[in-house]
Amino acid sequence: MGLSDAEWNHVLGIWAKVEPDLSAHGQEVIIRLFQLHPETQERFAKFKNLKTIDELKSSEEVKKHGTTVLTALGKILKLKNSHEPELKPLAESHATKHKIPVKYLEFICEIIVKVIAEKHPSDFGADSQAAMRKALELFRNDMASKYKEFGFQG
Ligand code: 6CQ
Repeated sequence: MGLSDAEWNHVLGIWAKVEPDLSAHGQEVIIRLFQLHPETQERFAKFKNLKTIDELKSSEEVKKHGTTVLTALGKILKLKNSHEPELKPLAESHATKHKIPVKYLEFICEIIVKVIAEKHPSDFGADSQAAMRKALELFRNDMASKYKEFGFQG
């Protein structure tokens, strides 16, 4: 089930506020993901050795990955209900190479909403938050069904 035009306007409106500083948003998302769900950090060979918050905060590699994850998500959001061509290779790598459970996608999506809400309190009201949650749910559901096509139960 897709989103309405009004819902996509909310999603892309707030994304336009996130975009000028993807690396700071992404860094915060990654650090929070690792703090709240330490098992996720184990999936990143590059980050396993970063033990403290200070090490995570000062890592250029974490910032770079923050930009990577949010750039990819932004591309998918901008395609609205027709994200399949962009989503498919991402689902393939996360299913077959990185083997990332759908549960972890839920964790990161929830954190993305929280980080945006904290950084943009006056631009991310209830309707925008609801629209963003719906867009991320669509993303996750479609990732989950592609995972199955790639033989990963997630
Ligand atoms: C991802 C996730 C985060 C940061 C960066 C990427 C938080 O160093 C490497 O080679 C990393 C290989 C890799 C791993 C271990 C990777 C590549 N991801 C993970 C793990 Fe993904 N990722 C997620 C997204 C959901 C919103 C998006 C858009 C995305 C993009 N990824 C994880 C992970 C583990 C807990 C989660 C929840 C997750 C989610 N990820 C990688 C990308 C992109 C664009 C890439 C590089 C290309 C590719 O497909 O391998």
